[in-house]
Amino acid sequence: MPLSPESEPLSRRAFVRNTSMLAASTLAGGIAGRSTIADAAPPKTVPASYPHPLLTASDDYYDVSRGNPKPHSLVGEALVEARLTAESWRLEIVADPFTSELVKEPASLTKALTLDDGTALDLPALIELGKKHSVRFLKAIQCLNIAAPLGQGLWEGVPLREVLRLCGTMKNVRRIYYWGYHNNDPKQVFQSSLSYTEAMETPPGDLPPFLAYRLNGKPIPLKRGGPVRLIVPWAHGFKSIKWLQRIAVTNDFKANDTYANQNNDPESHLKTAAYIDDAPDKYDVGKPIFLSGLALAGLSGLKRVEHWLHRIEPGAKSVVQDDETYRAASWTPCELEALPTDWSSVFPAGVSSKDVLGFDPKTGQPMAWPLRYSMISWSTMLRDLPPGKYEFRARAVDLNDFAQPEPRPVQKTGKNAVEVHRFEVS
Ligand SMILES: Nc1nc2c(c(=O)[nH]1)N[C@H]1C(S)=C(S)[C@@H](COP(=O)(O)O)O[C@H]1N2
Ligand SMILES: [Mo]
Repeated sequence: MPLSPESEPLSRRAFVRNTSMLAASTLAGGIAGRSTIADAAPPKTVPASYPHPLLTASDDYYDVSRGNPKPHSLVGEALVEARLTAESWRLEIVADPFTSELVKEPASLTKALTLDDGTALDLPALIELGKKHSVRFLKAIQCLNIAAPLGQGLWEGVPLREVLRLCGTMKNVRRIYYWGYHNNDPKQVFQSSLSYTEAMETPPGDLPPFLAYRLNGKPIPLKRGGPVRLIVPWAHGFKSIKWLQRIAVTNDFKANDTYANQNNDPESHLKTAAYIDDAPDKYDVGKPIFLSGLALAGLSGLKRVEHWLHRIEPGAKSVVQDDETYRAASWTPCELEALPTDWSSVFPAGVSSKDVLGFDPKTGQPMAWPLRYSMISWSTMLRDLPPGKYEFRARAVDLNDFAQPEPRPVQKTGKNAVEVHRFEVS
């Protein structure tokens, strides 16, 4: 059963492709020359606007959805029957009867919310709960198995714990399992899970998992998992289940994630990483070369992005990561996208940055930059390169001074590599 669209060959950096060429061509002219290949200090010329807006338009995400038909292709009566319209959406919350030799007692809750007895949660009730308990925040969606971020949005909703509190007293609950709509076909199930602690408790300054019903100030489009999508701030995409319809509290202590069954680490966190935008592979000698990309601030934060420009001498053997040449490389800091001066022009009308998690509620300024689990652009300008062939590598350095992909090079905890762009100057 082909449940892994991301295992198919993918156009490289699908999400970032479209706009980078434009930025490169607008910026390449009109910049005064300097005389070194790669200065130790970051170049001072910052583009007027980066190729990636902080908020990705909801149709511009790279889509990763299972299902045949894909739930977001349903229309009319089929959509109502699937309970995927604002009016028909319902969420069931039940206790999983599971027991085993190790798990003697099943989970219980005093007030299940079910379709059968008409108590399932509807969208107006969820939005009402949001009037008291809403959270908003800026999150990059990144697939554990795809080598480019999919998009970034301002998500808004209600913490999972507030929704679970509607269910009375819980006993013997160790994990929360949850499912999206899957054409009522067990083979198409896409599911994920959190520990009870992750659902109920949030370290200071950290972000709770939540049931999102708005994206960039509007109802979540069907394509992005609306009407309601579970968003897990720290996790790769597979925890952020689209078309959320069912939650079961369980005493099973094992993760049931669909992704775990495909040899992925179900507890991985977003990684600090840098990505290079597509760029031309040929440049005219004498013209400055603008290169840019995205930097994601993962669990360990982002200190800087740095690049290494390597000139390929004729006949030299090619560089392999961690070989002698690589280890002797000298890395130069890139320019990071500056903190916006006016958040009201970034966020949708009606959303104040003071109400966004990670921002200071008094000043409306982010408490760190970039915000953890979000991404920003980086760039650099190379000047006066003599004719020849070059390799340009970029990597992220986290707040522990670990350079990508240290200390977790295991790919099944999140695809991660130091990307390279090859080009020729003539
Ligand atoms: N119901 C459901 N939710 C899902 C998926 C899915 O196939 N079905 N794919 C997941 C995976 S693996 C990823 S990477 C993200 C992708 O989110 P996007 O399509 O909004 O970019 O959605 C996640 N949520
Ligand atoms: Mo994914």
